[in-house]
Amino acid sequence: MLPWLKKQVETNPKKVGLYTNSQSWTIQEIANEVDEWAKKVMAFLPEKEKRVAILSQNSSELYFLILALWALHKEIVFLNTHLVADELSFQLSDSEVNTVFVSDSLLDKSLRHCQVISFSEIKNQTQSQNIPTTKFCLDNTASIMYTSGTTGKPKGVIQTFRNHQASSLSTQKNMQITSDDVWACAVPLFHISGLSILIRQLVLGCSIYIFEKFDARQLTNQLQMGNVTVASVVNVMLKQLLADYPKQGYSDQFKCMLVGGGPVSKEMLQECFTKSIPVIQSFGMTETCSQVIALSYQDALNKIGSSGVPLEGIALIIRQGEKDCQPLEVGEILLSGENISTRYLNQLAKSSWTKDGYFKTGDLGYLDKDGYLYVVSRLSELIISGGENIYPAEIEHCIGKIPGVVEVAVVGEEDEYWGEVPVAYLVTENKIDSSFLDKVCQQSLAKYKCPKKYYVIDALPRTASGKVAKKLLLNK
Ligand code: S0N
Ligand code: AMP
Ligand code: MG
Repeated sequence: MLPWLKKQVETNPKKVGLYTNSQSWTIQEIANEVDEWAKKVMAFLPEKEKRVAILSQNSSELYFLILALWALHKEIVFLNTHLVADELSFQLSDSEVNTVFVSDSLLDKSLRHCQVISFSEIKNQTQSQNIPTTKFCLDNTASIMYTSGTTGKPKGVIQTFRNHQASSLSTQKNMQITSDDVWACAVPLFHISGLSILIRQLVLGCSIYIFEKFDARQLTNQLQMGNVTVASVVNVMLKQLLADYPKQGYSDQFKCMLVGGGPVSKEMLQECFTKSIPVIQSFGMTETCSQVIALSYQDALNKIGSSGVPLEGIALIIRQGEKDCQPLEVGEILLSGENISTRYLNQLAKSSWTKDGYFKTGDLGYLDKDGYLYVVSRLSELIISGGENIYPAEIEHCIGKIPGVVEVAVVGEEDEYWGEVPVAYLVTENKIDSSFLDKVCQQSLAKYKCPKKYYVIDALPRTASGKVAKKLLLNK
């Protein structure tokens, strides 16, 4: 059994650890379920198969499967449920995975060249084998999550048990999490925003409330009834929660809302204040195994716009080339600490880490005189739509292959709902319908990556050195 779960069983077996809308499980019941799932899963997996993948929306079954696979010492590749067949194939082949566990409702996703095992098949398995007792090691890989790369091909971020544990412990310090807390997980477990909640439940002994998908009404109800005390949300979810905010407010049990995954507008933070919603704005990445910089509620008004200060155990510097920046000077945000992943899968070059051991976030920012971080912009062309990351290169490759397209550039346009959305500027030899372009994109890209608009122009603006001047496109 995973040592984190074992410790919870020893200290608090009768405490409810997991809630869904229809059921709850005590820690002892969780341990029993995990044990049963592990014994059944073994029937499908040779012991030497070290790495497997999961494709599933949030559910208690997904929760048990994750813990069962970890009990069996398997590394888990978490697949984003929005991805289409080509995108999934790339990640499965890059991570050399042979077996994918798929929730029943996603079985129509065509997964090629791998063994697909549905959640029902696991549950219906009658064979049950003894779990091998191998020593658990904190430096083993727990999870691999793909994050878009600047070149267009996503990279697998390797997250170890140590990274996850360090992340939980630093969260406990900045949010004073106790075993009485119930953390709402309406963000996907296939993102670190969601998986980090599962890990906090195990490491810190709080409870997790898993929502199958985000629904503002449902979450608001639970916040009103006091059934959840903490919630993780991205910008667009917070917007919906604010629109649904009940006159009588949330329950007194409610402690705070952790907002991450991208910038939050000052107006929205101000509205949270007016409505007395304690928000913690944070900066975090897949590579940092969730939040590493956070702004406490107490500081939120006088430091509005800042992402806050480093959590315990995290070192933050701002660097420009070889030189560390002075306060108020903008440079790249560099981070180090046990929370942070040290390598990408199959990437030998460590170009994202400095020689002195810092992770290069690819984000630009500055520190004020009190050491508070302000994120200014990104070095790369990353677009964030509703908490999902999109790299223009991936879309440009797809559109560039269409006959008649001479050149294409994708940029992020501000969007009132999603924050940003991708839009494409094209130069074409002949007239191409935007519905056709959309159809081609949807065949090989997740829906959230497909451009929301296609602009046909005479020529792409270029800099003196011949590079496409994307900034000029945004002002068009
Ligand atoms: C916002 C969400 C919930 C929207 O999904 P929803 O409403 O469920 O949509 P669907 O019903 O699936 O689809 C409806 C239509 O909308 C399109 N669509 C869905 N999502 C997007 C999107 N993001 N952008 C654009 N379009 C989208 C669908 O394609 C569909 O289209 P039609 O109708 O045309 O078919 C959902 O997007 C969501 O869950 N977003 C959040 C994802 C997330 O968690 N991101 C964070 C990633 N970053 C990290 O994990 C690091 C930071 C971190 O750890 C953190 C982040 C947040 C909070 C806390 C932390 C922490 O530090 O702990
Ligand atoms: P992900 O790859 O999904 O983990 O997203 C990480 C990226 O989200 C970072 O590199 C930033 O560009 C962005 N991000 C996260 N938190 C913030 C924040 N508080 N302010 C601005 N950008 C953020
Ligand atoms: Mg990323």
